[in-house]
Amino acid sequence: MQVTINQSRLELVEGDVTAQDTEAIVNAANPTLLGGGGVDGAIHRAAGPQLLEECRTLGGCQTGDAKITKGYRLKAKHVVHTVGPVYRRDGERAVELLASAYRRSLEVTSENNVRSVSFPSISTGAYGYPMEEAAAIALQTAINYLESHTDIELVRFVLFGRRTYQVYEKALKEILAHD
Ligand code: AR6
Repeated sequence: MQVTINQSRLELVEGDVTAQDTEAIVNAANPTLLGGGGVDGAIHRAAGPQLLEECRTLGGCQTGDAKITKGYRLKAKHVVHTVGPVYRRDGERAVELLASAYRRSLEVTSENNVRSVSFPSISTGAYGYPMEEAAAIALQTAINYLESHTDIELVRFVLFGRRTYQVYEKALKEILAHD
């Protein structure tokens, strides 16, 4: 599914974020930025050991913030590392922290003159954020950003598996219906 926001494209695809040919991909990292499981592990494996070397120089990343590195062996030239909330730990702050992770990732993307970026579904694996709620926040934050910034031409959500794709598709249709 795809929609146009201003002059930009917002896309939902089912697939693997590490394989995307957008200029940047986003990593669902942890505050150390030193790797982990899930998408983080897959990105480090695909990018090769130089990614970890560069991550070691960054001094970590706070929840809700984002930092950029090169993409090394990935097709993407850049990786934007963000840290989403841990659902049970962060309680009522989780909504704002998840929105912030997406917003800061888009800001860092813009600041580096990157025109296309792929996101995984942040916080919905190890960090336990319920998928339906996370999808609505992710999509609304991306739409708000594209409505007020014109420099990013493509934001792609790369959803791992059919169920995740369907949850995001339903959430996007609901947001569009209420506009
Ligand atoms: N491409 C796209 N999505 C994927 C991929 C992939 N290759 N692999 C998994 N997913 P998670 P989090 C989906 O746990 O919840 C790490 O250890 C997966 O199905 O990767 O933000 C970090 O170091 C799920 O829907 O990220 C942190 O410690 C979504 O990506 C912690 O996990 C996110 O799952 C971060 O947890």
